Amino acid sequence: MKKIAMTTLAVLGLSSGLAFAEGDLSRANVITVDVELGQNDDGMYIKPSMTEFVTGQAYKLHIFNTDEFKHELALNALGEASFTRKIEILDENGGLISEIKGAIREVEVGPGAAADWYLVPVQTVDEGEMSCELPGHREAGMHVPITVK
Ligand SMILES: [Cu+2]
Repeated sequence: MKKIAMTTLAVLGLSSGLAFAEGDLSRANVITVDVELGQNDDGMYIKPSMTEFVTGQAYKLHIFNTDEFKHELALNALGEASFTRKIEILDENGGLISEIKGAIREVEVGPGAAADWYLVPVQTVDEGEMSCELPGHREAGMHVPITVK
C-alpha cells in the first residue's frame, strides 16, 4: 500500500509540471475538511464539510468532538485508498500535543478534543463511508457516505 501510494504521488508529481513543495503532493495546497463528531436530539452524527474527495489532492481532516462522550472516525475504504502523511493531536488551543505517522484506519477523539488527519487519496472509492465503530454508535446515526473521484 505504501509503495503504491508513493509511486502514485511520484507519477503525479512528474506529470503535473508544477513545483509544489519540491514535488511532494502530500504537502501541496492542502484542503481543510471539518469533520464534527457529536450528538443531538436526533441521535449521534458525523458531519463532514465535504463528502466528495479526489485522488492526488492533499486533505487535512480537522476532526472535532462536540459531545460529552468519546467518538471515533473510521475512514474504511477511504482509509485503505489513502496515503496518510500524519495525524496531529491538538490541545484545547489548537497547540500540538502529539504527531503520529504511518498507516492509520481509525482515530478516536475524546470529549471536546480535536485531531488533524493529513491524507492524500490515491485510489477512487465509489461507495465509501465515514463511520464511528464504537458499540452502538453506527446504529445511532454515525455514518455518512463519501466518494473519491
Ligand atoms: Cu461515536
